[in-house]
Amino acid sequence: SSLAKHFDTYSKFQPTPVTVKSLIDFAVDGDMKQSYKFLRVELLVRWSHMRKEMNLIPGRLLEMPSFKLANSLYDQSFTEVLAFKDAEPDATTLRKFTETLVDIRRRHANIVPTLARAYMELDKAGPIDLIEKNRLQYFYDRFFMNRIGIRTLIYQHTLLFGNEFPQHPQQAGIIDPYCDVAGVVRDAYATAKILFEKSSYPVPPVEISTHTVHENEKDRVTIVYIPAHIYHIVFELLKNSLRATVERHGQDAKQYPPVKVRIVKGHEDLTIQIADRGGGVPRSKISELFHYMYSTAPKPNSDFAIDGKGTPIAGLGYGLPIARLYAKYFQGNLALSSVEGLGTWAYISIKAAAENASELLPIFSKIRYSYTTKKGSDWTKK
Ligand code: W6P
Repeated sequence: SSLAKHFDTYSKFQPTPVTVKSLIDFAVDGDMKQSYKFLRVELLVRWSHMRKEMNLIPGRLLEMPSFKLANSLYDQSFTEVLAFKDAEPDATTLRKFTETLVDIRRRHANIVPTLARAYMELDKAGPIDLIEKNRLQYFYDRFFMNRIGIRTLIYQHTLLFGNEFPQHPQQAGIIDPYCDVAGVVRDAYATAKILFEKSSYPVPPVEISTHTVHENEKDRVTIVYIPAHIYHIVFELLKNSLRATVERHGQDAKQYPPVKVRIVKGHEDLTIQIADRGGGVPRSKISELFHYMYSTAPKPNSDFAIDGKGTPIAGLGYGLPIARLYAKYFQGNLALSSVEGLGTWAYISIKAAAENASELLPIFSKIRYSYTTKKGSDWTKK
């Protein structure tokens, strides 16, 4: 396309990772002009890295109708931001830029299901071999991680400088300097509960406890973080735990063992442990839970059966891999360990200190491109 030379140019720059700390600091004393100057380049850089990487994945995917649709949206957004290249940051430009970002945010709201559909189209078109599957897994992880970063930057700019949002009094844009983790877990449970009840599905109870190594915050464990990200991760894991519990004990059980959530703040990590008695998952199946292809395949049971209307409680099936990306995005992690026959323990690790919560971003690299998901120099350093 006519944008190819711009992809070449901008992909030569490295993405600039931000930290939760730098986002908070900027929310306090940064100005719109600075943010504009940063974003009009940074967005192009980050998009370009992914466009270059598309040359390295199985080409057939690029030809799928849904993938083409997604790419046409990216081209449009790239072009719109590129138009600000030489624009003086006067009041009109700044206002227009913010409006453009709001449009872009909305335009890309459904990219995840669109790319899930692209994968299904590819699957229907013919057999995908193991190496291709691994490449696609690697690419989707990096693409969606890149997207999380871009949307975080766009949300932050539009929240701080736009006017369409009701501002949350306590938050600095999308960041809550006193994020009450237990409160977020309760919110996620409440939403999961409504979702299950809508499908006349029983809802096991949840037990939440908090612990901290810090003497002065015993009754309320808080963290400087993006509550929406914690919510997203916890919601996904809770749904899985609740569903497993119901399936294990039967829909007509008189009572269910609670899903236990422990929130523990240490010096370095804040860990959210979610333990269910849902019968566990065999070890060989654990990594499959994070495979985009595995999730895309039609499932014999559970997910789509719950409300009979095809509104899946477990979403399109990209919930777990994307939840893990949210966890890893600021140098955290999501790990599952399971005892088959008993239950599953999920661990969400989050950096407790905002200056250590630094974006993990994919960098385009031909040499490093492989079908492993090992960390290498194709990820940004802190
Ligand atoms: C299960 C399967 C699973 C996935 C993710 C989180 C919790 C659970 N429990 O049985």
